[in-house]
Amino acid sequence: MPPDLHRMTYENLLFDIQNDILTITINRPKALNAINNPTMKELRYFFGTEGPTRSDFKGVIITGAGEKAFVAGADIKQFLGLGAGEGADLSQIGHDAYFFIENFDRPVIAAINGFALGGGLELAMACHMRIASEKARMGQPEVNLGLIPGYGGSQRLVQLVGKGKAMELLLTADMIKADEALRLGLVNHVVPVGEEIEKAKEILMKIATKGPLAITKTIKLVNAYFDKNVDGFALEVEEFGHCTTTADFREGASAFIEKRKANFIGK
Ligand code: DAK
Repeated sequence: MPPDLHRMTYENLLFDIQNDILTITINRPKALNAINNPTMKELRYFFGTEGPTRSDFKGVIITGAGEKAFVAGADIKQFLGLGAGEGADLSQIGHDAYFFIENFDRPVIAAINGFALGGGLELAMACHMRIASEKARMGQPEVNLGLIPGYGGSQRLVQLVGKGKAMELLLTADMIKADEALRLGLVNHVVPVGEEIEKAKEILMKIATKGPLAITKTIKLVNAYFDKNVDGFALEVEEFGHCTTTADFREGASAFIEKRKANFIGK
């Protein structure tokens, strides 16, 4: 284990592993789990440094503590009085953290248990999928504060719901309900209150039965579609070629022919 793994003491994130699924809870319920700078640094450290080295989980759920909020935004109180350079620096930390989530090698699902606003919706959008409870409320209210999204929201919202609707949500700061978010494709499923983690686990446990290398490559390829510097088609050819040389592919194909369950080893 690299020595620096023990440097981060997590003050604002709770971790729980069950059935190979890691649940990370943003734990600032008194502030509706608003993300302050220490919380953002913890997310960045986990997804950028610690998480990639750990093999004790096959998928991740991110949720919020308490019954009211997933994450009600960046912590507004801490941002008053920032100088121009400081604002950009803090924005970059958030961009890095969310980039690491979006490009994590295993699936990450947001279980949206309440308000997901501003930096909170941006966090959910950086995840690979989103499950919302019926009482979830989502929006990008930055313009109410004379701000714009600081953690990738202006880009990922367009990717998920298209230009016209993204423009409307960003410009009006409207908060939408879960059923509207489902209709727009902003969330994958809406479930009764309290069932969002179970639904996320059900999806992750299904994915955990598949070939892990193929899962990692699929995440990379879907993300490549949105990367202007990458030819996603060429990358698919390359990654497909690699897949056919793996033990996992030999195992998956053999298991099909022999009519048995595949036992993948991730190699
Ligand atoms: N930050 C800090 N505290 C927050 C908060 C937030 N985003 N959201 C809620 N809280 C706190 C409230 O201040 C209150 O604390 P106390 O007054 O009890 O000390 C507590 O959480 C409970 O909230 P409410 O009393 O307001 O609860 P309600 O049920 O009445 O209302 C609400 C729930 C979610 C509708 C309301 O709390 C609300 O409108 N919250 C703010 C939503 C929002 O505007 N979020 C921020 C969007 S902008 C950056 C700088 C800024 C940003 C990003 C980057 N850089 C410099 C890099 C900003 C991004 C955003 O997220």
